[in-house]
Amino acid sequence: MSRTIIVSNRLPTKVQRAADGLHFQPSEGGLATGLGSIYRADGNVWVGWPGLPVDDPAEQAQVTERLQADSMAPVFLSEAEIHAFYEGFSNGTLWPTFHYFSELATHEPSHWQAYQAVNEKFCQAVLALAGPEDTIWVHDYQLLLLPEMLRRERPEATIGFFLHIPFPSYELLRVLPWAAELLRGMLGADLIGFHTFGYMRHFLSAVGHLLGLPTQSGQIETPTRTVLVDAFPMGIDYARYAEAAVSAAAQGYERTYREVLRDTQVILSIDRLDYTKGIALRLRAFEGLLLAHPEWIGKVSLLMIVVPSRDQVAEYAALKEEIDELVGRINAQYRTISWNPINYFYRSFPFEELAAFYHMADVALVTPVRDGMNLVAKEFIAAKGDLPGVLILSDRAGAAQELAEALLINPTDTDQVVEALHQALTMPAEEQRQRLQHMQELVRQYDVFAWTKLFLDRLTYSKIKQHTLTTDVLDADAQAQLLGAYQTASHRLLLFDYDGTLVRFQANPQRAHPDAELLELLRTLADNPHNRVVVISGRDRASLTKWLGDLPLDFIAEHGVWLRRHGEDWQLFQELQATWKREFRPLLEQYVRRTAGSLIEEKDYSLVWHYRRADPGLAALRARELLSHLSFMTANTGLQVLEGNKVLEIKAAGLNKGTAAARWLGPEPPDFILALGDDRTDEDLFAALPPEAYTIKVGRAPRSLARYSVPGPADVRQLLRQLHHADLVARPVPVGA
Ligand code: GDG
Repeated sequence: MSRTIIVSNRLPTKVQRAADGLHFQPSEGGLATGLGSIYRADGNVWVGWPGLPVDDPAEQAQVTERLQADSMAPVFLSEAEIHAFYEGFSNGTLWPTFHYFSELATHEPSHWQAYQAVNEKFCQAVLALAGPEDTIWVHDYQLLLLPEMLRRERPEATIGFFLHIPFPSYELLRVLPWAAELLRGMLGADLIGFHTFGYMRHFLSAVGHLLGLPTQSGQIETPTRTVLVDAFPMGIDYARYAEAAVSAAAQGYERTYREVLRDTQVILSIDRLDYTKGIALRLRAFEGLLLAHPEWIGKVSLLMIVVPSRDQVAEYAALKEEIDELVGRINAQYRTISWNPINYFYRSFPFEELAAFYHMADVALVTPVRDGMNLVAKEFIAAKGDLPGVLILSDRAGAAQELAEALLINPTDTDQVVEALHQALTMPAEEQRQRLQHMQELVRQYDVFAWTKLFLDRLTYSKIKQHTLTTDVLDADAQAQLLGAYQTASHRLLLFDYDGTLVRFQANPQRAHPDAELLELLRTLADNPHNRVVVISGRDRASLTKWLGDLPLDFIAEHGVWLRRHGEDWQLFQELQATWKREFRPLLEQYVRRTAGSLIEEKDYSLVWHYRRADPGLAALRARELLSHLSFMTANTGLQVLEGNKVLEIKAAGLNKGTAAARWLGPEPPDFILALGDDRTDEDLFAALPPEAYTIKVGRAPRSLARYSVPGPADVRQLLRQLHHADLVARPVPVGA
């Protein structure tokens, strides 16, 4: 049975060393919760570092045994690896670069070497566990090279990758000497996920610029595979926070704190210590509030929790000092005997206590300068239940793309944050509740379980899509079968692309005229009363008429815009195609899930996203995002996006070879169809034909919807000769007999 193997730098269990030996504690991160139900089921397993150096083989065996019993497999890192791979390249190079703090990033070749070596170590650990049928889901910036390493060893594996932090613009990424290698590493996956469409767009643009690969419709064509790229905004375990906030334990904490704080309004701030989180900016804004609105002195407190993190690294130690100093100065200046402006904690709290903080806070102040998503914002929303409360949220957090009812601010604009604080503290309770309710609906619906399912379903889809694009070589057996079917059919349709199929490409397109042998072959095939031969090309009418117009052929010109049946005049074509809807529907469904009240309408030739019944603030934000997403996805696809009244509509802008060929399929459908083509536009033709048609892609190592492939025009010529020969040796039943 196929299993899911989750791989992340850290395991969902923390191993700690104490005087009496090793201790194992569950880690409470969102990822651990979201994937908890998966990795413990059906023999699945989570591979990762247990969080501390364990060099002694006996201890390693103890850790391995203990973790194995809970579906985990440890990867042990030495002190030197932790220094160079984790603190060095991951946190000293990638973290600052991806968060737009390039000036803090180190470019140390020995760290890069360690990063490669540790990714390789993870690769070996996964290979030791993974069977050929297993799904491997790799997480985050510490393991960017891993998908490609796995792919090298297991070309057929199903591999997903999700990045939890922002993906920076190409201009920032290119500063890294190893940017191209990192992108290639990620492209080993079949599906690459980001929190927002913005990150996804940056990634696609970097792949286009640095690797020169085509990146159309959120798909990347590598030499060997199609890689899907998409946005999957991560959710939280909503029920867990909602329930914990009203649990007996949390209520106990809340009562104790309320006794001390009395009727002071509470502004809550929770982060890991990090320069991306804007903690100092937040303190300055709080000070600004007391300055600009002194009426709040004595009436409002900032409850600030900073969870220790990476404090061995110089920048983090300096940041800690800056925060300590600011808190000291503000408290010294404003405090009274009975009131403390800032209650500052530099430690982490148990889960129930955290839930109590969320529940009792009047305002959550979340002001990162960059943040992949920010789960704290969502946890606050879940924990508030029916109580009023206001979320102030930085517009640079991924979560801002979803939480339109928050007070969205630019964290570096201190005056704006000060005014948002004042607005939050004076906002009528009813408005607070309404805004919260809208956001609660969204965060509840799109929780971490929905996120996990969506990602894994999409990964399965990416594999199915790849398989449908795998063609078989037209070998001797297949050729014999094709010729047999041809001989016994009496109503045959032969559809031939021209350039790259019937003739070789020429540097000057005007010189690609047919040679005498081709003209003769086409004539004999078309003279046969059982055959209908259609040349179906992107060429203009004039060239086709000039070169082939004297033959008894039918024509489709300009990719389906014009058609001419033998003996008739050229005419314009009018009919549309709808197969693209399969591709776009899942994207619209995502927006429906994330925008309560919106819906999809499916018409014959279009898909419509209606948002009239959705909350106007959220809908406006989403419509902008979806429009941009769709414009990007539809570029060069022949589709267009129309903005209507509270609707976005995607429809076919034009015609293609598939819609054109459909004219020859009815009302008397042929009993043998052969279609030959070499490029992207011929894929529309292959898609439009029934599955029993002999569809043949012309090209080496092709990815195509066609059933078979042949290497080049010379092989096509050979096939046409064989058809001709088959006609000579065995005539089918005469027409009308
Ligand atoms: C990365 C990305 C992205 C905090 N203090 C305590 C505590 N926490 C928990 C929170 C929350 C988590 O830590 C922090 O999550 P964030 O999302 O805010 O930030 P990062 O750690 O930087 O995470 C981020 C995330 O990955 C997921 O993709 O959102 O953008 O940087 O869950 O509740 N938990 C407990 N005590 C504390 O004192 N128990």
